[in-house]
Order: sequence, then structure tokens, then C-alpha cells
Amino acid sequence: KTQETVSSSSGMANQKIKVSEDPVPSSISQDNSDVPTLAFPSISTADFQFNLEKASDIIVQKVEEFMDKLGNARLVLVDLTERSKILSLVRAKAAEKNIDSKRFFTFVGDICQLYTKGGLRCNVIANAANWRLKPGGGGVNAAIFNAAGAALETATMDRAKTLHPGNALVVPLPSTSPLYHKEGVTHVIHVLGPNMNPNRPNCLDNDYIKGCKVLEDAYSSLFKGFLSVAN
Ligand code: AR6
Repeated sequence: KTQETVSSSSGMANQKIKVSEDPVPSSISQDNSDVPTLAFPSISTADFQFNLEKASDIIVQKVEEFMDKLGNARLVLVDLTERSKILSLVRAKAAEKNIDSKRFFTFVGDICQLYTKGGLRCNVIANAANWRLKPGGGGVNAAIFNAAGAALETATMDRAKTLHPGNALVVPLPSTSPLYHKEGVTHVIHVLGPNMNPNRPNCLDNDYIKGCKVLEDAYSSLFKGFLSVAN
């Protein structure tokens, strides 16, 4: 695991070459568990402009609801930066409700590099998708489709051509995908949340009665999908 050296057999005799370095920060390198783990982004709160207070309430409420069905599996809410408002809101509200922090916690990092950069093993990751289930559009959707390569697009299209708001689609990742062999991700779950952005399809025009219902359904579908492949 630690840095190794080998002697070069060609050219300069006895030259030391670095061949591998442990990519896992020591603080979490003990996270070598094979515990089923779902990493998920906060659905709808960036490009889809959903209210963060309301979204954080829904995340914590849905996590709490699924806690006793989880067994030893883990749920991890991920965002790109330590300054993430949604992560702090959710952390505070989860602490208030005494949610078991071993089975639900937040994590800062790129959802496509949780193991190689962060040392966190997550066999399932969620995507904040678009209704066409297509790559691009920025945000976490673009990042996941990019990192997973064409294998994800094909596997997704084999299962569905579109997704309705509030629904999730579980896609087994082919082992040819770099996300599978580098990061250990075996499934991607596409989730379509409610959209409050007038420049995106199916905008709910600030209707938070409908919006909250759709976001609740989205997390229920996501967590059910995860449970269906977790054990
Ligand atoms: N790793 C972890 N979290 C991320 C990453 C990443 N690589 N990239 C973004 N986030 P968004 P939405 C966080 O906008 O609001 C797309 O265009 C981000 O900070 O990706 O549901 C789709 O095609 C935020 O907390 O999703 C849809 O059309 C969260 O992920 C539309 O955006 C979700 O941000 C969906 O919009």
C-alpha cells in the first residue's frame, strides 16, 4: 500500500522508479468496508433552483424514514465544497434528530472520485438526471456521464428512454466503465427531481406544494432503488 520502488531492468541500472502511491488519505483509509453505500447529490438544488431549506428538510425526513430499513448500509450526501449550504443545513438537521452518523453522513468531494480521491467506498451513486437521461447539461449529470464513459449511456438507454419527475432508474454499471473498475461503483441511480428553473423543462413556477411532493417521491424512489441492489 505504501510507496514502492523497483529497479529498472532496462537502461540505467538500479534506477529507482516510483510505481505506486496510496491515494487514500490516512484519516479515512480505514474505510475499507464492503458495507453497501449510496452516495447521492442534493437533488434539484443547483441547476433546478429548488429552495435549500425545504430540500434539507426533505432529505433529513426521508433519510430518517429509511433508516430502519437500511440494515448496516450507509447513505452519504455529497457536495463539491466545504462551503456547501445544503451540506451544513442537512448536517445540523440530522444532528438535531439524532440520526446515526455512522449510517448517514455528509462528505465533500467529487461524486465520481470518492474512493480514489477521498478514500470513501461507495458501491452505488445517484445522479441528478434530466428527463431525457442524456449526458451533458452541466452539474453532477455531466460529471457522472463523463466519468462513466459510453458504457453508462448504453446501459441507461437499454432500460429507459425518459424519466418522470419524482422517479428513479437503477442502472447496473458495466465492468468496462472506468467508474466501475477505478472507483468500485456497480450501480448508478438516475433521479429526476422537481424543476424550479424557468429555463429548464417542466418548470413548476414556484409551486412548492407540488415541488415538495415530487422531491419527496424522488428520494423515496432513490432509497428504494438503493435497497433493491444493496443486499
Ligand atoms: N460531485 C458531487 N456533487 C456535485 C457534483 C460532483 N461532481 N457536481 C455538482 N454537484 P445539479 P439539479 C452538486 O445542478 O439541481 C443538469 O444539467 C451540486 O453542487 O447537478 O438536480 C441535469 O442534466 C448540487 O448540490 O442538479 C439536469 O438538467 C447537486 O450536485 C439538471 O442539471 C445537484 O446539482 C438537474 O439539476
